[in-house]
Parts: sequence; structure tokens; C-alpha cells
Amino acid sequence: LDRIASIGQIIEDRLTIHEYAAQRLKDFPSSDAAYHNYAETVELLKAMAAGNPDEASLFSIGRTVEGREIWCLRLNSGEKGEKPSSKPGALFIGNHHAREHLTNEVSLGLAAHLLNNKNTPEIRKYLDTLDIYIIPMLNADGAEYDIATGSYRWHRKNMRVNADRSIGVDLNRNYDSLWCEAGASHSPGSDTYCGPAPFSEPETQTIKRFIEDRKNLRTLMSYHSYAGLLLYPWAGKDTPLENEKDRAVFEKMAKGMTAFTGYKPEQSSDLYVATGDTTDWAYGNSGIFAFTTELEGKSFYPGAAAIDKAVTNNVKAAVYMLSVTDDPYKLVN
Ligand code: 0X9
Ligand code: ZN
Repeated sequence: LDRIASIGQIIEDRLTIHEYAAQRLKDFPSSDAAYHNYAETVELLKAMAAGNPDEASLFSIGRTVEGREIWCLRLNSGEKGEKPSSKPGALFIGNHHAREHLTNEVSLGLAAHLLNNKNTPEIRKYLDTLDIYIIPMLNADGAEYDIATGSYRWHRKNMRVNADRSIGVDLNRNYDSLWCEAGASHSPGSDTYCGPAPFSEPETQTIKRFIEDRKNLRTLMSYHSYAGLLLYPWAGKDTPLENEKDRAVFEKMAKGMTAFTGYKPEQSSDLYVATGDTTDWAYGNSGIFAFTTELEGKSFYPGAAAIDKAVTNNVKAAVYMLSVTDDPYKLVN
């Protein structure tokens, strides 16, 4: 243990092997058993891909800092796996933040909805003409850590062991967009720690590579909780988007989606200015119409009863996003 500590690892706790085995078995509290932990998420994704071989494929886009595979379900009746597509693409990401477990449920619920309705004319059209990617649990390590003792830890960041032995980088401050300026912290112990450098974390590196490798992506939704908001760039500065046409597209899309969720649409910086987030980077670097949804609720842990409504309404909003992914500019032309 001393040698492990001397190479910078944290000795958090000392347990007998029996205590460790008992602790490892812990999961979501039983009242929240409807939520999917990492193993259940992977199992469900595999079942969805196996049950729909003509429409779906599943692949790992990389590994987390603790080595878990980051899984991506692709919905496309043509290309499978990592084969490039020239069809317009949409990307949905859940669980940047560990304790925001409802975001994994909404992502999984979206995948299930699209596959369960694959033979309706509208959904079939999207499966045939778009390239849809769903990454439900980006921060799998953090999500597992958050539930590992059987009661919630309120953990937000990833599981990086920092130089000062504190745990975690805020993945939604680690993107290279005004990195670690306003609304982010250089202190490793802070919940908004931006990391030692932009894209220092394998999870954000994976998303960077994923997006840079797929020039066909036009729209992106990053699910967070909780506030009941639909946010669009800029997040890192409180000036409106310079490109007025793009701003009009963002506003129209936000209106279209919030008609289904009842969330409040606004520029991210209206909530608070925070640099280094997913959407500023995806829009700024790749011109993707990238949104943050802050799911509804009064807590990070809204209970199992919150899942159905959040899924139902956010699926409708996501389907709206798909309906404009072929050409978001059609909304303002
Ligand atoms: O702070 C965040 O990363 C997001 N909120 S959360 O409570 N889920 O952590 C908001 C990201 C959107 N960006 C800004 N509001 N600037
Ligand atoms: Zn969040």
C-alpha cells in the first residue's frame, strides 16, 4: 500500500477482502433500481444492437480513465460500426456528470424508442437518411463510483486521481473552448476543476476524436440535470453568437424542442458563464448545432418515478432535433 501511495494513488480506505466484496455488490438504492448501472447499461445496449442488426450497431469509442469502455450505439440502416457515412449526423451524449443518472435513462430511452418504432414512417425515414449516435454514459467511472456504496455520493467529476490526490476533473470544463477561463477552476479539489490542460481526460479526448472523425455531424445534444433548461452557445462568454444566422437556427431549434419538454430555452451563459463545455467546443470547432439539456427535477436524484416523463418528453424533443438534422438551416431559409 505504501508503494501504491508513493506513485500517486490514493489509499481511500482499507477493507478486508470480505468487506470489499460486500461493498462491491452495492448498487442504486433499491427504490431507484429502475436506473441502469454500467453493467445494465452495456447489457441493454448489446441487446438493442443484437435485436436490430439491420438498424443498429454498437462499438466502443475509447476507454475511461479507469479503463471502462465508452459505448456508442449507432442507428443507421446503412453503415454500421465505425464505417464513415455521408448522411447528416446527430449525436446524443449522457452522463458527462456522474450523479446525473437520469441523463443515461433519457439516452437509453431514446435508443429504445427509435428501435421500437423503427417501422413507423417517420422513424424509418431517420434511420434510412441520418447517421444517429447515442453515447449514454460517458463518465461511466463516476456514475459507478456515485452508487458504489449503496447510497449516493453526489459525485460530479470523472475518476482521475489528481496531482494533489483529490479525485476528478470536471469533464464539462475540460474541452478546449476558452479553457479554464470564467466559471472553471484550476484547483483540483474543486467540482469545476478544468484539468491540467484542455482535453487532458480520456473521456473528453474520446469525444474530440469522435467528432473530428465524423464531419457529417450537424446536431448534438448533451444531457445534464437538473434545471429544466435547454441551453445553446455561448456558454463561455455572455455575448450572443456572432453569426446571426446560426443564432436564429439555435433559437428556432430551441423553441421547437422546448415545445415538447416545457423547458426554458436560453443562451447557456444566461444560466451562468462557464468555459470549456462540450457545446461551445462542438459549435466553435465543427459548426455543430450543439445543445445542453438540463433535465427537469428538483434534485440530482429525482427517483425512479421521474424516468418515464423525462424520457417521453425528451424523446419528442430529440425526434424534433432529428427532423432538422438533414439541414438545420432550413429553419431560417
Ligand atoms: O455546469 C455545467 O456543466 C452544466 N450544469 S450542471 O448542473 N449539469 O453541471 C451547464 C452547462 C452549460 N453551460 C453553462 N451554463 N455555461
Ligand atoms: Zn451536468
